[in-house]
Amino acid sequence: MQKAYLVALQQGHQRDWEVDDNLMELAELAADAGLEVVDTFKQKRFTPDAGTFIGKGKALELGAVIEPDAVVIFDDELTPAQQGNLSDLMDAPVIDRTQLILDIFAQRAHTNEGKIQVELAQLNYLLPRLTGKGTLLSRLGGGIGTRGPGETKLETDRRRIRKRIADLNNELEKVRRVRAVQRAGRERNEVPLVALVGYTNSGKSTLMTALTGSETYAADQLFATLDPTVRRWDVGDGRWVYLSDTVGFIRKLPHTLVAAFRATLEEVTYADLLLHVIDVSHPQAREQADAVHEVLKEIGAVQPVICVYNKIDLLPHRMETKAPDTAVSAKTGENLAQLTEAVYDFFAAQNSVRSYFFTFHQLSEANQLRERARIIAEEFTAEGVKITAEVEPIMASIMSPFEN
Ligand SMILES: Nc1nc2c(ncn2[C@@H]2O[C@H](COP(=O)(O)OP(=O)(O)O)[C@@H](O)[C@H]2O)c(=O)[nH]1
Ligand SMILES: [Mg+2]
Repeated sequence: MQKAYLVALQQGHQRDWEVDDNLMELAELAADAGLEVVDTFKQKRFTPDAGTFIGKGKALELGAVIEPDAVVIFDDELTPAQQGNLSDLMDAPVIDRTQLILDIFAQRAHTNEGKIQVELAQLNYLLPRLTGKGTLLSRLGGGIGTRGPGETKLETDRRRIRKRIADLNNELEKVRRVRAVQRAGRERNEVPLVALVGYTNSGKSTLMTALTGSETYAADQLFATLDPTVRRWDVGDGRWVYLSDTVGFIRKLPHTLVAAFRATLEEVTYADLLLHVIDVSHPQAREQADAVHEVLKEIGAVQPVICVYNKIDLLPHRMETKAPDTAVSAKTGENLAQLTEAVYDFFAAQNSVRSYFFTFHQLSEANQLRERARIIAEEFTAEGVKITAEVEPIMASIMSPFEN
């Protein structure tokens, strides 16, 4: 695992807890990116140093203590010059919060629009950083600083990036138009899709592992090529759904990444049900939950939501909830069965009992129904077979021509 050091500057107007909270979030993001945080540093300064962000002396001091091959992550956005200078002083690759988050988004973006928005944000971040000097990390996983290219090559690179940005913007327009059409006529998912939403560190990934019993995901590698973010979840009685882990909300989200974040999150609009995971042990749990609701509304996520109050093992008291909302501990497993049942009930409640008639020429359709629905009654007549069955919404729509 690549090692990482975190660095924060406490400026004149910032409180201790504010800086600590942000650093804690940065550590969570680093872990999400598959990095191992070795240590954390803070410096108090009234304003950032124009050339090196933290003081030059402090940078040299840190450079002397960090392990080789480690990456240094700053909690604030650095100017290209600061990034280059720091990397030289510390003799290590230096990235900032924005770059770390971009890498996480790049991994989590699945829809066309999400991918385009993330690449746009990456290119816009990269463009002013294309200088002959200093460190340029195209990919965190690479983890190495390289000497920059020559000036002529840089001009070509810049032109190429600007062209790519223009192309992506055009593509974005097209994708949006297609999506608007798709959404209008959205069909139901064959297998129901349930999406976990919530803040980074609320416990989404832990919950996913606990619910789906998957062992591969525990050792998740953000840069793995396989998609570790969708798993099959058996909710009982032979019924199963897909559970997907979505990109987490971030308190200190750099404003340049807002569009990319929303586009990446937008895939929740394809889900049939949302599980909103809330860390009840967090002092700002309520504000966080409100912020999630707000953004979901803004991106047009109109699906039903079940609130999952997580980390109840950390509460000194019991927590009462109104069904289908559930209070759980992803860590101890408490009440996970109750949550699973709530999801089972949610989908079961959408089933309906219907009667169908199939002629003897339509027996393969009758068999399809027998395979994918709970049969209540069958009656043969001279013309064919009459079947009464409890069907899921998707089957109800497939079988509607045979209803009688
Ligand atoms: N005490 C406690 N810790 C939890 C619980 N669920 C998750 N965590 C911890 O919270 C941290 C963040 O969890 P994670 O699943 O990565 O959150 P995500 O960012 O939403 O995916 C990890 O250190 C987990 O071990 C829980 O129910 N109780
Ligand atoms: Mg996670």
